Amino acid sequence: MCGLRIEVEGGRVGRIEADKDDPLSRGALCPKAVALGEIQHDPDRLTRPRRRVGDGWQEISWGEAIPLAATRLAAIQREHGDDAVASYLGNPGAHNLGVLLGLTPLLGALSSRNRYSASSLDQNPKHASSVLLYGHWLRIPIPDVDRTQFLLMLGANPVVSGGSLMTAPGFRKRVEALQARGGRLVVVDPRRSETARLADAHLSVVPGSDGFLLAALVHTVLEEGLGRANDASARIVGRDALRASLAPFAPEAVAAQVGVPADGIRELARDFAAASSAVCYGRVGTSQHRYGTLCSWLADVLTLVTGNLDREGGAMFPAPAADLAQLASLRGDTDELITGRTRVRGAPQFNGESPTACLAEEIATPGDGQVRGLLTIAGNPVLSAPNGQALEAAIASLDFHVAIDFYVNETTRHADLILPPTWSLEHDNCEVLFHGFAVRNTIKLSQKVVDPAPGTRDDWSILTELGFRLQEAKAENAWGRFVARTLRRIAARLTPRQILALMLRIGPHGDGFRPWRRGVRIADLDANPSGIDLGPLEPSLERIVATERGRLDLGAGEMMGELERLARELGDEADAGLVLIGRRDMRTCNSWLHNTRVGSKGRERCTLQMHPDDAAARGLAPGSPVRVTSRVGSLVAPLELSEDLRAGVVSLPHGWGHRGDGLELSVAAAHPGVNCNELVDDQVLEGLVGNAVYNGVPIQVEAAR
Ligand SMILES: Nc1nc2c(c(=O)[nH]1)N[C@H]1C(S)=C(S)[C@@H](COP(=O)(O)OP(=O)(O)OC[C@H]3O[C@@H](n4cnc5c(=O)[nH]c(N)nc54)[C@H](O)[C@@H]3O)O[C@H]1N2
Ligand SMILES: Nc1nc2c(c(=O)[nH]1)N[C@H]1C(S)=C(S)[C@@H](COP(=O)(O)OP(=O)(O)OC[C@H]3O[C@@H](n4cnc5c(=O)[nH]c(N)nc54)[C@H](O)[C@@H]3O)O[C@H]1N2
Ligand SMILES: [Mo]
Repeated sequence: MCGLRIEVEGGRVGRIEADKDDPLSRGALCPKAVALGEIQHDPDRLTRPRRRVGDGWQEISWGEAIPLAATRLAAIQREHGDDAVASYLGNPGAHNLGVLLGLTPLLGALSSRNRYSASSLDQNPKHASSVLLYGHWLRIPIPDVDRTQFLLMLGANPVVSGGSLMTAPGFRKRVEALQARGGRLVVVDPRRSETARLADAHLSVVPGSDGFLLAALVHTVLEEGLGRANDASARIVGRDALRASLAPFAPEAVAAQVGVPADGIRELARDFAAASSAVCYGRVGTSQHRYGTLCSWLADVLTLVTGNLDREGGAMFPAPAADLAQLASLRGDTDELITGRTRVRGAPQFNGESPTACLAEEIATPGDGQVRGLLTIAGNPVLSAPNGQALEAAIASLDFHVAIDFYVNETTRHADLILPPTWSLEHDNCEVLFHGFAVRNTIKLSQKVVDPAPGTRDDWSILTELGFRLQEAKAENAWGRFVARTLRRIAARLTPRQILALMLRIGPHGDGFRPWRRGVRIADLDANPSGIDLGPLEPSLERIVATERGRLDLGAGEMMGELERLARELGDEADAGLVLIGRRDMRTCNSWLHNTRVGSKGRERCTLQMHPDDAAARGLAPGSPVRVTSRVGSLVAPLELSEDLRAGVVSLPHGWGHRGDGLELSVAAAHPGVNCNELVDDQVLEGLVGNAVYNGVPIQVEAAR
């Protein structure tokens, strides 16, 4: 999302600089930008399809590869049913317009209940909370960071991450501006993160205790009658039910478990409510959590009951020029929060997807509906999902695995067929999803900067051709085959850009095909390569809320149930052992920038960080290797001491562990690190939608022999 200026000479990517004219990023830049050029010229990056032959690979043409993928997947589905082929969509897919648009025909043709994605490793609790509060999974309120006077942030480190479901490039400058206008930033995090360091206050909490903290904050606001009303308040129903459910959560009752004095919690609630504007933002630290949906929901509720929802300086709904939520199904009916149950464990399916933490057992457990074929798109679940070693073993046992990816990584090395798309610099892109989560309304079309090599294909063309070929292979009769073929030919002539042009016209800033209106058109995007500023976020609850009669229900049964469950944990004695949390790095992104020099050079990044007191108590010396063991796995990592961590908490980053045979990541393999997800328990899931729980994993640490 950061605007870049990229110099290209003779097809070679040269200097990459920040684009100061970008209306959202305003000249922000991080080291990841430089990696873009390295990936363009990375000799390990695949450009031609290849199939597995014995222990090796054979390059094949696109004309062979896509029909082969379609026939093999269709054959598995014909013999074992549609659910026998699973799909997994990884995070970079969400940033790629061609993937987002091409996915619909592909997943439609697969028609499998076994759909998985990085969403159940990341943000499904946020979507679930939005279904419950606003009636639509994509309507997520975003902190109005540039105008707020009080930002309370839990489980997020945007100085490093650039935000998440709050796209906020250049976050450091935004915090400086907040403080310069007399506002405050309060960060809740078990680690004094890069963002916590800038904060006016940092609450170093026990991992996994955010539900208690948020419940106590809302409890205090309701009991003390704090906050004020705004337009959104008139929509509130169920306030008494919430108040009753929160009765057990007085600050004094939760303080020990949160690890923060009751006075501090009470004072925080009062300060938040008294601020002239305030917003509470919770992100991955509170989503990848046993009470993820409850935390996401309570964070929004705190903003709402203090009179700060849909208001300048509070939480507001972006109006993206190309609005995916318009296209996605409207989910007014909260009864449909859970769309089904998984076969093996009976875990909840949310939004038509199963939890990725359940994929390994769905492959490994025989019986009706067992997964035998897999399609992975832009993802590396072996490194990103809990109990990665179990998932890797399961993936290696599949009958057929197609990967749409340009690297041979820990997951795709097990594929039978790899279909490599062009790289981001070789095709136009528009971040339609993340403009919809941004702190300011802007739109930008990133034009391709390098011509793709002859004979290469982009994600859109691979996904749509595979989708319609699959549909053809599965068709029952000649008419069905004819329809699929016709659609494939139409798709082959369409481009994501043309669809984007339509989305712009029907979007909130478009002309709606009324010629007398002036709206944002694709030609405007071409004429403004740095992007177009559409202004600050504006009140829009009226337009977006999709619940019955536009009500905001504070008494939602699912949430009252979660509060009851949480109340039963009040007063539980804390385990005296260590717990593990994660850590993101400025230079890398999840599992996949490690094959660049930018992402791998310098000091060792994949270290186990521990508080010096915890190390001393165990007689562990910094720099020495330590063995870390959990219920599901054990690994050895170098120890690094850090006073930033709360005592009792250790931290290991994810996305590392580039080891074993068959990888084609020559730079990454020289600095492999370890896969922290070999420690993360796949049996522990978020309570409502089954999100993965990476934070607060119980572990033991000892000197490695
Ligand atoms: N322990 C722990 N684990 C975590 C997390 C954590 O905080 N702690 N975070 C979780 C989160 S939030 C996420 S989102 C997941 C991410 O998990 P995944 O999405 O599974 O993993 P990534 O590393 O993001 O996926 C990168 C892959 O996408 C490919 N790729 C990149 N660009 C493109 C493209 O344009 N097209 C195609 N077809 N492929 C492309 C790369 O080559 C690489 O193979 O990890 C999760 N795992
Ligand atoms: N450089 C870089 N940028 C990235 C990524 C990357 O890998 N590298 N990944 C991208 C992706 S996929 C995502 S989803 C976003 C995520 O972006 P953010 O949501 O900002 O997430 P993180 O940076 O992981 O910060 C999470 C914080 O939660 C804290 N935490 C852990 N457990 C708990 C807990 O129980 N309670 C509380 N309150 N805090 C806790 C951690 O210490 C950490 O500081 O970043 C994106 N941006
Ligand atoms: Mo993510």
